[in-house]
Amino acid sequence: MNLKTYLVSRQKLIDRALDWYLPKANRKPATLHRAMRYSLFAGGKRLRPILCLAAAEACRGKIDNALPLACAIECIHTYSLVHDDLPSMDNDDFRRGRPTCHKVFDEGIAVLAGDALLTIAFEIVSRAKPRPRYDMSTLLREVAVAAGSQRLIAGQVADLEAEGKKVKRRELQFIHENKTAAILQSSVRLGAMSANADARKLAATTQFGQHLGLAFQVIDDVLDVTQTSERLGKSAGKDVAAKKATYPAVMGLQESRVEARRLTSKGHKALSVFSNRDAETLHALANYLLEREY
Ligand code: GRG
Repeated sequence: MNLKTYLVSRQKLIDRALDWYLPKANRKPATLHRAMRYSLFAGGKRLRPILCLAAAEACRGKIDNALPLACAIECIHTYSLVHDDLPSMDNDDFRRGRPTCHKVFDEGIAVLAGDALLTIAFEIVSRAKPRPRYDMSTLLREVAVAAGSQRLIAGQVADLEAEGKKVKRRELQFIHENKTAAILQSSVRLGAMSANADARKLAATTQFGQHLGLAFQVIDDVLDVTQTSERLGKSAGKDVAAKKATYPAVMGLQESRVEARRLTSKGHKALSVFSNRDAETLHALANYLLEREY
């Protein structure tokens, strides 16, 4: 398969669906809808929704059934970026290659745009077609738990509280498993659910998402110290400046790269319940994430 062509075609599909789900920019309150769209269509890589669709394909499901869930996850991811960039959190001026939401609109609107992106995610989930093994309440709970106080937000709290402190590897893993891996893991789980996956395939997808999610953050930490802001589309070197708990800080750059490879290979192994053909795209995406440069 040609992964580049695949990624571009999936990005287009997701962008079209997101455009359809979101209120138009001139819809009242227009400032809010413009801010939501500004951040959502700022050029994100769409990795989470692409993973969701690829997991659905691995479980032989239909893309159309997975699409609302994929879009809901992207809205949650974007909300978390908008809020993370706020002055009271990471205080960042640059995201997805352009000024952050609160820099273009104001802080109040950025908070509300994040709130609205989080909320609309649930509305979009409610448009998904429940499957025999996964009813609507299961789908809604999956998203709520992943974005909630014991996963995404727990990771963010631990991240904020770890700033400037010396953290042990266990705490670092807690931060990354929740701040980053929870949403990535849910992306593939929701894809599997949309395909009515059996318990064995859902468990395999869950394991894959866990390893891939952690690997993704280890690479993100490495890129923060090795890449330029231009290449990343966000401020590079911020983790060191803010004395963040990162893999390179705890185990060094070289060992972090080894760890990312180890986690990725665990991700590949988790997919052994699928035929190579069914899981071809998930395998390719895992390798792509490991090798990515931004
Ligand atoms: C505000 C509750 C709350 C949580 C914020 C997203 C986040 C948690 C923090 C942002 C900083 C960070 C290192 C997050 C980890 C996840 C991550 C690497 C996000 C960037 O993901 P990409 O590279 O971004 O997929 P694009 O812009 O391509 O979608």
